[in-house]
Amino acid sequence: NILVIGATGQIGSELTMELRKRYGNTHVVAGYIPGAEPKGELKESGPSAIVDVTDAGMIESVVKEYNIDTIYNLAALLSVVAESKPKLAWKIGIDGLWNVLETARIHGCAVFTPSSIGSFGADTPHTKTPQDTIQRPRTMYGVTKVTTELLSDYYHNKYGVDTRAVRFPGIISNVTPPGGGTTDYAVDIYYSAVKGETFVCPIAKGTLMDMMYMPDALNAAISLMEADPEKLVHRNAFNIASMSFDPETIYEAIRKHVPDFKMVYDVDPLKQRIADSWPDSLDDTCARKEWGWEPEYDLESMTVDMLEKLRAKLK
Ligand code: VAH
Repeated sequence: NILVIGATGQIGSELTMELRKRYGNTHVVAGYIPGAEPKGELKESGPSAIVDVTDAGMIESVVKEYNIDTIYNLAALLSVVAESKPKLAWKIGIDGLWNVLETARIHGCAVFTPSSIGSFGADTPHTKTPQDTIQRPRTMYGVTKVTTELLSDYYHNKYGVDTRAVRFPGIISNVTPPGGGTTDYAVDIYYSAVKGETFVCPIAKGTLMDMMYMPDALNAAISLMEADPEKLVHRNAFNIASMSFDPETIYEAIRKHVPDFKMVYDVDPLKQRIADSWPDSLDDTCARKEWGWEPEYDLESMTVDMLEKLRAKLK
């Protein structure tokens, strides 16, 4: 059975539903914390349990009660909010990860704990960022993500725990809003377009960042966890890429379908500083070679689907 920790977050909420679709509703437990309870179909379609990643005993009792053999650990504070709460970001991101890995070591679970393009820093090569390269991020989010990669590899190399991960780009989705990230603008812009509002963009013109549509992100995580371990040269964490764009490019892509859509810039200094330190585009050759990674969506097909889904949701 599978446990998703952080199952009501931006990725967790859709990952839980996708896993239930593929493995059966009763085989996927939605782990959540009080105050962020599962609702609607996420609540109705399968089991859920309170799992505070900072409480080792709680993780272990859920793993034993539901006979868990795979844990998707999505508990984290995102890049902008982590700068205002660095200690909490470390507590959830790393103390939490320690608890997950220890439980996995004792109970023989496989573990997926995502990293991010945020694990790279200003002195990392920005264009076609290599799989193996310097990672000296200066955000607390980045520090927790590099540590996540190193600790997850440590548990694999030392104890044989089956840990695997990808470095997620900015993820664009229409079910659960992101919570405090630098790439949130690429989600918010679609909501403004559908609501007929002028979008106030916090990221400067020309700022390239890797982005990915949620269906591709979910497929990456699940495909990696199903991959033949013999073929994995890397584990924590694989570069994956699908598209890279700046605000002007996504604005023009939306205007093709919403001709009177307007955007103005009001750059947020913190978000801009973080965005400038991240790569412009990743080289994902290793993921394609070692486990057949292949995105399906591009900016045009994502835009068509996002506008359609948000019009249905917001009408
Ligand atoms: C953020 N959406 O902006 C997250 C993610 C790579 C971006 O880490 O912090």
